[in-house]
Amino acid sequence: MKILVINGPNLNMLGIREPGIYGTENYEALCRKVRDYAAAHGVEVELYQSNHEGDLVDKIQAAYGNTDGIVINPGAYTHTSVALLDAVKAVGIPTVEVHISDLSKREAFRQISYIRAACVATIIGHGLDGYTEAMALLIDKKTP
Ligand code: CA2
Repeated sequence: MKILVINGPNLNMLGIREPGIYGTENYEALCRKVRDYAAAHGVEVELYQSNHEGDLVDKIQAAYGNTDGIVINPGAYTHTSVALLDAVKAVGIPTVEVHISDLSKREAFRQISYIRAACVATIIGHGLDGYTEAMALLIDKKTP
């Protein structure tokens, strides 16, 4: 099984500021956590981060036919991007939306998620654990 973990804009800056919202661990720590979880569960994982919407669309499209599940934190594009919604719909790969912070307790504009309509599940406010919880959901879905 292959899982693609995608992070959108500014998630490469984790741990630098706003620890009260996003915690103190940095992007490298997130990558380590995801890789360790994948190794422990015998799944292949690829991590990808970009600050550019079109690059994120390209990455989702490139997963077509070679990836069993996607975990995506689209960052601020969550609240703006119909293109990411369409890309996930187009490839038809089971996708879980993850957010580190508890969006339900934040600004009104963060309550909107376009991509959610194409996702099999959404995990919000569990910090970095949300990524491995999303991987677990995809692994369970795959294993009968
Ligand atoms: O809670 C999440 O995971 C978010 O997707 C994170 C995004 C935010 O725009 C979404 O509304 C919720 C922000 C990514 C990281 O932004 C940073 C801001 C300051 C310092 C470091 C990272």
